[in-house]
Amino acid sequence: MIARRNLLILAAAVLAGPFISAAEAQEPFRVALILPMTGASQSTGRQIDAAVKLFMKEHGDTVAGRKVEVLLRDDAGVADTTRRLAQEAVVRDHVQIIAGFGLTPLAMSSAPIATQGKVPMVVMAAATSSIMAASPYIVRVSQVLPQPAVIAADWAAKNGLKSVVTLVSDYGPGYDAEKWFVERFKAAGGTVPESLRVPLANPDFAPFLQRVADAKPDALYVFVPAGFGSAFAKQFVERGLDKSGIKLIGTGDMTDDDLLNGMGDAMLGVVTAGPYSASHDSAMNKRFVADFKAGNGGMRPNFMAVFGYDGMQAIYKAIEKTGGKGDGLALVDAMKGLSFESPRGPVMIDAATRDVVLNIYMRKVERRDGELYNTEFETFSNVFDPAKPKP
Ligand code: VNL
Repeated sequence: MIARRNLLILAAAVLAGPFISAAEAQEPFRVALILPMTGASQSTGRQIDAAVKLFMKEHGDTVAGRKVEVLLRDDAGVADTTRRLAQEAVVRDHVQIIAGFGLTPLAMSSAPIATQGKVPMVVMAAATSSIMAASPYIVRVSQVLPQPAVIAADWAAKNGLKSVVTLVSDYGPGYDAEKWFVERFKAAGGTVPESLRVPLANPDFAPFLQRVADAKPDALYVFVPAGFGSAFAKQFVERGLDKSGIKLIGTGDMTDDDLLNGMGDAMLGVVTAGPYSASHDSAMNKRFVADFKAGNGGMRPNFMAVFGYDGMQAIYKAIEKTGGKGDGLALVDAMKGLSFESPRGPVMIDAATRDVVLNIYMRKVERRDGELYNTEFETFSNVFDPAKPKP
């Protein structure tokens, strides 16, 4: 039935010639959006999915005459599932692009599928530097942890912090966040009495926070992924660390805009380095935040939403540049060197590395209009991944 209908459409397209657009005769351009919609990282899935939907509502679902169809798949944050879903998307659904990838292990498991299937893989969340080496088909629009880590280290050194304990989730982006902070901070004369790594799954921060209390550093520097900040903040307060005089700093992943209000006033004054704040002052961001909230029951967009939105910007521009043809390598090439405005500020995809170049902001948690925000107070423009050779 369906095949017959397609044949009829095709016949009609041939007969009508230029009067029926190519979009009607062609298969849609399919993008598999593979995200953790359930499980511990479901906020990342929810945020990215909502932003992709907002982008398509604003920009329509036809690009270069071809209809774009997004197939949302839930991997529940399990790497084997991500790989299976990526494989099905490429082999069975014949998608032209795989996108999403909420955590580093999920991106790593799927990279070989992109390479074998010659399908671009647009990473919208995962942020370990080394991911890019896993496939020449990867294009990243999210962030890379060494970027905020070195900027946080410079800020700490310049602002009189002499000793800092680091506490990171025990996996790829945590190691990047730790290594690049520690090296940079030590080079500036700081000391790091302890570097603590907390399991990613069901983290119990209590014993680690006890060691922080005992070490009495000037500050505690933290990386936990999006969606985990609340669990950390709760135990930080329960252990009395908010009243210990130990300053809390970190990467922006900790004071995630989706969770920040629920983390409470203990977060006031927390300083982080990150790529996006919902209070970023630009016309584009004001509209983005208002439309995102309006379409999602008041949910505030966090950095993941912006990464998802930017992923769609890159995908639409690449489809446009390649005339809707959908050849894998041509799409990757079309994304190399792209630059565009984002709700976070200007973004570029470096042509040499296929990785994102972005602004990193120093921010401080403040209360404004009855809500907690990461208020930006200093901007570092065009930040490349310091973990890669300079292009
Ligand atoms: C990762 C890095 C994930 C930063 C995050 O949130 C994050 C990752 C889910 O690479 O796994 O904020």
